Amino acid sequence: MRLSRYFMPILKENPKEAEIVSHRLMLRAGMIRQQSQGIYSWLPLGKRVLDKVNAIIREEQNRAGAIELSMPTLQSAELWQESGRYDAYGKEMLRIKDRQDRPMLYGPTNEEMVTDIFRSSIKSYKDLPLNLYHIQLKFRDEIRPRFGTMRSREFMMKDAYSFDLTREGAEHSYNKMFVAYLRTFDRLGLRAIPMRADTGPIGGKLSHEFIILADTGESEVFCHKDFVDFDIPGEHTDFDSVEGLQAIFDKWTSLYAATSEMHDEAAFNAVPEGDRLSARGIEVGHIFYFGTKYSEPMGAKVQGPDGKEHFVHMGSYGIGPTRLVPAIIEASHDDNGIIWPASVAPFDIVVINMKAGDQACDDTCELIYAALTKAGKDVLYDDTDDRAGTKFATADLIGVPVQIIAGPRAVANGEVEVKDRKTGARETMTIEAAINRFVA
Ligand code: P5A
Repeated sequence: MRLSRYFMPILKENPKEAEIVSHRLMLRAGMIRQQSQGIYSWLPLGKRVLDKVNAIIREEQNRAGAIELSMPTLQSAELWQESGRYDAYGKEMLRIKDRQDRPMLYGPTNEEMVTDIFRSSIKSYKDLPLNLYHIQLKFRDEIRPRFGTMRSREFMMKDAYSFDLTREGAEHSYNKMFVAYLRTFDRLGLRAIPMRADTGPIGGKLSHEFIILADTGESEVFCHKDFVDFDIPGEHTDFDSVEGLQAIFDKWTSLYAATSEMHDEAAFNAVPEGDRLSARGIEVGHIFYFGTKYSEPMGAKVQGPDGKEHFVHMGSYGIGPTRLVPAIIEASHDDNGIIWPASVAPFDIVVINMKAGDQACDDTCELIYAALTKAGKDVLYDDTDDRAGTKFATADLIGVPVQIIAGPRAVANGEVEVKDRKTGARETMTIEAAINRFVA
């Protein structure tokens, strides 16, 4: 991508409305734009990051056996009347009427709709277990939308829903998502700790929030400090092994970890003082097991091996991609801007032409840009005629992991500079060596 032809509206000044660093940096880097309170557009740079986050989420959902579909954002109120949540959900639900005066709503979550899909086609235990997910916009009319896309009214959610014949089966489905979440957040460069959590309007008794420790987090959390160094299950984890997944779940729930709603002061005080971590955190995921809470009132049942009808046991599993992006920034930035983990960086490499219009600089940059693009890298080429200082500031701000800098003096020697955004380390090398370093 040539910057001269891209749309990346950088702000020079710090936006006044932004209270936390991620919101400030997302606005300054031209990643998002507020359209109305708690409702955002994702501009091209932000969209690239969001897409990469979603690609990782999707890979790990698929690995764990979940199947992707797509459900609408607008739902009929009737479904929610069936489950009894239409009235219970309260003012967070945006209620709408269509032209026939039929009550509709902008979905805050999809338990009812997916239960309806399930009951319309699955009749036998032989078709279980089943886990269906989508990555879709949601709307919750939050009282206090704030911190940009961290807590917005319209936001994106990956929501998965599992169906099993028995409670034991449902627990295995829960463990699959538990492990998939550990892997997902790790691949996003984050350490998320599963904590016992309140189930709120989704319901059920068993639930874990996945929390990233951050001073700017909205939740108050308490946990054992060893969680910070626990090993993440590898990519060859066998998701069909009931015992294997149970062992991972048991390990990750063996030490104290709870959000403030579930906090048990006495149990926490039993943790040796030096091991206690009481901190603030960002909830990036939340998983639930709620048994037959929706299947019973909505009549979602299957015939079991005993020939009888059984209401299915369900769970639901949410991740907030539009919250994850600012959460990653909270965890990874410095005074100059964002430092993206390579897995979600909007571009892999930025090529900085320090003197656009200078034949040798232009030729060198074009050569590098073409070679790296051909090798499958996402390359941003800063071919604008901005001052070199402005270009460096922009490159640091948008946090691309590698900068290749071509200035007239180095280029005259057939060389460029390669800068690592995270460490700030710079290395001068030949143009060929710079290309070869990134062409696997
Ligand atoms: C689980 C999937 C649910 O809604 N139903 C379907 C269950 N869970 S949840 O905890 O309420 O939300 C899941 C995740 O969505 C993100 N999230 C938000 N992100 C940005 N702004 C918001 N206002 C917002 N509300 C929820 C969080 O990451 C949460 O863990």
